[in-house]
Amino acid sequence: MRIEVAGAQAVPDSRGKSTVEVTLSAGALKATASVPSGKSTGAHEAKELRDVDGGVSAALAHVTGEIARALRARDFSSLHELDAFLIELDGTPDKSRLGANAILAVSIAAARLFAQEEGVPLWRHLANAYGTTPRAPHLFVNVMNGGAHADFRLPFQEHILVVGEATATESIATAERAFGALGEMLRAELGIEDLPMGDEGGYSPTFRELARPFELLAELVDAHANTAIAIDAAANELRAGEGYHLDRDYMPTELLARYVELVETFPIHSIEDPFAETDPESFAALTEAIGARVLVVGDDLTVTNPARIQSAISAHSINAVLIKPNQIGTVSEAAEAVRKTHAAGWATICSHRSGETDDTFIADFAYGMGAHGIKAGGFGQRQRREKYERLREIEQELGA
Ligand code: 2PG
Ligand code: MG
Repeated sequence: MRIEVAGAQAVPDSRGKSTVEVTLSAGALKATASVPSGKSTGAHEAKELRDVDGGVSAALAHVTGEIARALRARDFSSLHELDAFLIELDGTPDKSRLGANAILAVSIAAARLFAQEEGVPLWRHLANAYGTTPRAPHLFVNVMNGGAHADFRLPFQEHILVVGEATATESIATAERAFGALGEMLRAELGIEDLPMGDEGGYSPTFRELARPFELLAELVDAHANTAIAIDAAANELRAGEGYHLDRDYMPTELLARYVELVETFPIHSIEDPFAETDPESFAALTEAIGARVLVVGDDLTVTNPARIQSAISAHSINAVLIKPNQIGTVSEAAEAVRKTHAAGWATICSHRSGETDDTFIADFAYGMGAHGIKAGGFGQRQRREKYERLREIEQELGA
């Protein structure tokens, strides 16, 4: 396939920050993609190229300049081949020269072109291309936002309702009901009509007690079958000296004991980034303590990087991996991260970023990769609902 860059522009993400949108064409085929952007980021993520004022004009110039010229010079027979070419063209280990935002937008748009060429939906093309078995992911719905996504009104960044019905469509229906019910519970408890919301479309209340959100979630779990609790502590953001600051200061061993207590008290399915990326020993100690019952998920620790995932596998520091394509910068490398994780017998959860666009790629990716879960935020924001809507569409395509 001969791929042309048909256009590149800046579009606002859900926080109003500029991000990259690219349109590619190949003969009569045309496809557009835009990329998300994180706030609680890992030090080892691939690098977005940002102008000094936070804009993306340099990244866009790379797409319409150097990348467009390089693509024009040859044919590509697969996304894998194209991604390898982009990695080599960039030439840095973290995609900082051309920008991971520029490269990933091209990679995702190209994935859509290859799917169109094959005449199948995107999720099906991804499964065919990378040899995975599609399946409905559990929904990890961030119902109460805290941490860096909500001015630390709650110390933990994400209080998540996990929903695992037989189909994604049924899971969405259950999750929507539970989200509405939680809104009513919070309005009654806080005595306010307009609940504050966080970056990811979840409610963002303030509680004095660290355990209070868990009590509310446990009520939701009682009232809704096939649900459980998850959190993303995003503990990079909680690091304070040798320890962590939540409702009070904790040394790593104290925080570990607190997690164990929470797991013993509440129906907790998974804990993401319980410790900072600089504290892998604490991850391993927690996995040793609760890993038989609970998923201990690496995000900032592993940053969708196959080499860092391999280190985590060798060190037994976690037992599940969050997958974010923009942490590594191409679709093929994200698929390789999934393959490596699944080969270790571990679960993957494919994830949006806190700054999202209307692009629903992550829904196709999660479904196509056969991921255990998808993390796509709360129902209070359009960019999050669109991911769930795409999952519904996928199941219609599946039936068709
Ligand atoms: C996370 C993400 C997405 P951000 O920490 O898992 O929920 O947040 O995109 O800000 O890194
Ligand atoms: Mg995270």
